[in-house]
Amino acid sequence: MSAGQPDLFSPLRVGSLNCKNRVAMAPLTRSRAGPGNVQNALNALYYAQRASAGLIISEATQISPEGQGYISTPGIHSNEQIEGWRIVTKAVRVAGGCMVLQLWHVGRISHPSFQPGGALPVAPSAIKPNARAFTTNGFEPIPTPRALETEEVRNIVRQYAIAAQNAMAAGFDGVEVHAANGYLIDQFLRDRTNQRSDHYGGSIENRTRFLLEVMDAVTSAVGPERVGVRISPQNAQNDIDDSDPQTLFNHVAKSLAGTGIAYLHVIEGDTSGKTAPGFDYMALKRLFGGSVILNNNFDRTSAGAALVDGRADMIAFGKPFISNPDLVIRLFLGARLAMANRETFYGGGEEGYTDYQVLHSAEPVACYQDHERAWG
Ligand code: 8OZ
Repeated sequence: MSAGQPDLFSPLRVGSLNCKNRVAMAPLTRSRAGPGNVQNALNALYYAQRASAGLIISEATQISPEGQGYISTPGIHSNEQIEGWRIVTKAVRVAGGCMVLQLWHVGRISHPSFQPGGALPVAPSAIKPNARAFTTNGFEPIPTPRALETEEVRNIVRQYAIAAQNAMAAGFDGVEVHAANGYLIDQFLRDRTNQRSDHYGGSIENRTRFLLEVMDAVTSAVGPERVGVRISPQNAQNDIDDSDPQTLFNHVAKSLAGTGIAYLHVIEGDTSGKTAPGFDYMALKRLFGGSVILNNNFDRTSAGAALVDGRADMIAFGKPFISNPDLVIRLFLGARLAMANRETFYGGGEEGYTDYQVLHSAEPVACYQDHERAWG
């Protein structure tokens, strides 16, 4: 590698975020919030253990009671939730980390048992997802959602802005708008889930309107330099689909150019492991023109190559961060990575959450020399 090219371990400033390296911790749902969906000292320890990441993106966090679709996911709409997150951000800051909160509304991927008054989940259109919700009674079918009235859509836009302000009050360095993985914003973007006849449906411009209104409201509330957004053009998770994702997301990237936001975070391909047909991700980076974080199944070699190729400015790692709290130094040393236990991904306590070990053998020393040869 020639001098001057970025590698995973060089610093990066994205908007107002000072990242000490280009290894981001991807948002990871762990379902370990306490009563009232409030984070606590255990969550603080988990995130602080991972503070060597250049950027920590929090687990998806509901902006309102209606935005919840899973057990024990944290919120950012009550005072108690702000106070709970404050413990987390203080711990991460003490440990030297930089952290944004991911703002989430699940839309139709919910169940009446999570909704205030047992109401139906809301969505752009009344189209039932082919998906199940994990409730306190186990997996249950998701019912047909209720289509939002136009005035209600405006109110949800306001809820995003308030949630972003709450995140700043909780001590975060910024926020990431979750527009990926088949949740509410993605449901508005795609023509299979959005069949509205008002100005939020129909053309690509109309289907993108909700996302852009959310971005406008959030950037006005906290400053564009503190805001990122996550998209997943080819991910079929949560029964989402579109007739022309390339044209749709090219339009999204172009519309976000010039907004001054900190970064665009893109999940490449499909997270289920299925191979997705060709998609020009470089086109998104070109059209957006700002910093891009890429995610999905990268390792040290492919991550370094994506930076050198100019496809990405930063790489987000998900599962490796669950089982390797010291992932950054392991990548640097070329050390072995511990495998994550799927049984403890969601729910529970310390097990599979804060009890993964940091590296403590001399084994990586040889790898460090390899690293020097390969990367130095
Ligand atoms: C896994 C389980 C529950 C939610 C996402 C927020 O996919 C999620 C999620 C992932 O973005």
